Amino acid sequence: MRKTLLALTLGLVTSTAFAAGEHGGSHAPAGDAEVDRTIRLEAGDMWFDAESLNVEPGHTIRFEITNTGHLAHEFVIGDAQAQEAHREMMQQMSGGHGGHGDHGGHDMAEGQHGGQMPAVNLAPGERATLVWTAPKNVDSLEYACNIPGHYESGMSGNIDLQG
Ligand SMILES: [Cu+2]
Repeated sequence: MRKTLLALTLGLVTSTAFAAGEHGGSHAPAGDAEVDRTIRLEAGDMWFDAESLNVEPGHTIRFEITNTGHLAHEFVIGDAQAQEAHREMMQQMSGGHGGHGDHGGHDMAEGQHGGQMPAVNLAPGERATLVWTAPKNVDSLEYACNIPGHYESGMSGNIDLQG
């Protein structure tokens, strides 16, 4: 519940900023109106349905994601590079001796997503909502589950932002 509320609040702030920048105030009044589109997604073991998405640049999307699998999953939006970095972080957190190099990596211990990537975690059977405004300056992004082994097993999809 809290998460949903927070996501909605963030979405509101973002789309307000967009509208102000574009003199585009002809949208419907407040409430749910700042969401242009709702996309329902299913996360399973190990897949997403849909397998890819087309999204209008600048549109605010409400993702409603249901985990119908028996494992915990996550839904993270970012470019391919960010997803890969996130994946490496998750692997280090999952134990093992992956973390060679100079950094201890303790700053990642909380399981945060680097602050910039919209993300929700889903326990088995859980449903979560994520409100996100599509950027206008990129052609494509990925959504993925970066829990170790999941992405590799097929838990990712392409977001096409060509309009
Ligand atoms: Cu997963």
